[in-house]
This record gives sequence, structure tokens and C-alpha cells, in this order.
Amino acid sequence: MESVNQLLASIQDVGRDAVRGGYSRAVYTTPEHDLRQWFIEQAAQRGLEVETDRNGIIWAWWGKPQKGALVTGSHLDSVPGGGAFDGPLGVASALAAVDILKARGVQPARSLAVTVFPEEEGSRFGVACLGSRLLTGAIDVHKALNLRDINGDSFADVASANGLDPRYIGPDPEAMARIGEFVELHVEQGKGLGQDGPAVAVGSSILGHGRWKISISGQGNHAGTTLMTDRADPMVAAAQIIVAVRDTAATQPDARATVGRLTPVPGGTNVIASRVDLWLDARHPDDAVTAHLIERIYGTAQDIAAAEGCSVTLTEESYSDTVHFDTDLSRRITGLLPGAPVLATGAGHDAGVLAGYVPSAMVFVRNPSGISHSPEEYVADEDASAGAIALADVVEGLL
Ligand code: HGY
Ligand code: MN
Ligand code: MN
Ligand code: MN
Repeated sequence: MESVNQLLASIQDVGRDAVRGGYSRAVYTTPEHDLRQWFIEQAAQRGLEVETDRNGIIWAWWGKPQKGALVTGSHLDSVPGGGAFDGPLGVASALAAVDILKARGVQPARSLAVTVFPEEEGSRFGVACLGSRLLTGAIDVHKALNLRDINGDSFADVASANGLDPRYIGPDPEAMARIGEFVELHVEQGKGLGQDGPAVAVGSSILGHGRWKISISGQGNHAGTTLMTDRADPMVAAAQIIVAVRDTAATQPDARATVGRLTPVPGGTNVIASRVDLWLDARHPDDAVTAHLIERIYGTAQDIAAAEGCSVTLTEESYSDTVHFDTDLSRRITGLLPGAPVLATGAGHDAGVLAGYVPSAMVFVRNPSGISHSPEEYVADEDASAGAIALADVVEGLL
């Protein structure tokens, strides 16, 4: 029996990114494969029956796989240069909670499954929560299979190389029927829990959030022979559009808009780019406001591009409506965690996708700085332990 902190320590060197810092554990790359193997071994050591479903979701069963089970889990993939806790904390806490319940002599009245969802971050194929979206049917399978990573490899090919059969990837009603309720424990990606006081909180909502690709086309040319007056430089347009994204979001309280990724084509130091692709992440509690923001950003981008002699397109890559967890399940969990505050989150989660189909809830564990998607993400040992005990209390109370 290992504590949640020992479990996390046992994977602390998997997928370290020497260039970016933190961890880079993109789905179906070696580090994430190694973490999946770690999970399977840890589950087997606890006598859990492990299976991987048609969408690559791993299910570790305490009791036989059955309809209406209690399911808890999270993800093991990360953003590039991500923290140690986003995802793995939920998985390690679930394993530790099984240990705690066994030590308490709990005999589950129904089966419990610990799950690991692939591609929660969407870091490789661009769509967040791809595994849970496939499971539930929340994404068109044809679109999913044709998603491509930065090397141009399709999800279908990569999934196939990792043991899945693309012919069967997609909605899985049988697996869905097995989820009576889903609870995800996750590091808090914010400072709602502050520096002291309760170490855990119950989730109330997830901001609606989406991803859009903005492509700006200009005239590729030689950096040394093209006069400044003869240019249609998409990088210059991109720079102005990024500032316009910030300025537009700033007009809406509680809006968040980010350009975290930009790719000039061809990307040579002595080359005026012919095209620049940038990716926009925008979020707001009111889905209509987000839609309005995107409209305004696109209109401004078109004006900027035209002024630079360029053209611009915007395509939506994924969108998740705002999720409200104010359900009977969350109220029961709040009752099982006396004193735990109820917090909204701006981060997306598989629990948010599943909430559209089965009773789902979230439990957050304190992250003193609130920083996440960064090597600086941190959870103190005592808070991680409190989180695992809280998850054990919730699972015991719901079983
Ligand atoms: O982007 C998100 O909100 C989540 O971390 N995938
Ligand atoms: Mn996460
Ligand atoms: Mn994340
Ligand atoms: Mn030359």
C-alpha cells in the first residue's frame, strides 16, 4: 500500500521535459505509455481487474464490471511542459483511496472502477477530452479519426499503432451504462482554496470553453530582398491580432482568451512567412458571450489582415458548453465533505464531458499558487493526503 504521495513520487521522473521544464506526456508517446503501464501495474497490485476499452480508456475494476458502477479517475497525459499533478493527482488519489477503503475493511455494495482517460489535454490532436468525447459520442468519429498531430499523423493511425482498432473507435453505450456516477479528483487550477483552511473543495461548474484556429495568409518572400513597402507579412498581422484578442477579452468581465500557440510557415529566420497559424482558447461562463467574443475577434482580425495585405480564416476546433455540477450527486458529496467550499473552475475536464450524460462531480485539492499548466504547479504532501482521504470518504459514502 503506497500513499498518494509515494505513488506520485514513483512517476516523478516520467516525461520530464529538459527544454521546457515540467512534464511533456502527450498521449501515445513514450512517457504517457509508461504512465499507463504504471497505472496498470498499480491496479493489478491492488487486485483490480484491468481492461482497456475501444477508445483507449483504461478501467480498473474493484468488483466485476457491471452497470451502474461508481467510477472515479482522471488522465495521465499533460500539456507541453506541464505540472506533476494535473491528471496524475486524480489517478493516484483514486488508487490511494482504494487502499484506504480496503484498510477500513469496506466491502463495496457495488463495483468501483478507476479510469484513465486518454488525450484529456488535447495536446497532441488538438481536441481536449478526446477519450471521453469518443466514449459519449460528443465528437463526430470521422472528425476524430482524421485529427492530425504536429507531424501530420492521424489519430486513427496513432491509435491503431497503440492497439486500438479504428473501426470500433466511437460511442460505447455498454461502457457508458457501467457509469452510475463519475467523480473526478483534480488539482485546483486556481486559488479558490487559498493558502490554508480546507484542503479540498467540491466543483460547482466548468466554464464553457473552446479552441479556434486562426490562419493568416500573406506573401512569403526573402527577408533581405523585399522592401518594407512591398510586404504582406502575416507575422505582423498575427502580432496585432494577438493583442486584439487580449483587448477584446478585457471588455468582458470573467472572459478569458489566450493565444498560446503560433506556427509561422515556413518558419525561417531569413524568410517572410507565407502563413501564420495561431490557436485561440476562449472561455466565459455564458456561452453566448463567448460566441460574441469570437465574432468580434474574427471581425477585428479580418480588418487587421486586410490592412497588412493578408487574408485570414477562423475555424472552430472544439467547444464545450458551460457545465453546472449543481446536482444531487454534488450535494451528496458536499455532505460527505463537511466544510469543503464549492468552487467553479475555468479548466475543462472529462467530468465536464461526462456530466452531459451521467451524474458527474469534481473534487479539487489545494494548489497554493493556483498556477497550473506550468512546472510551478504544486500540491503539498499533506493536502494530497487530505485529498486521497476525502476521495475515500466520498467513494465510501457513495458505494
Ligand atoms: O484546457 C483545460 O482546461 C484542461 O486543462 N484540459
Ligand atoms: Mn486536467
Ligand atoms: Mn490540464
Ligand atoms: Mn538565400
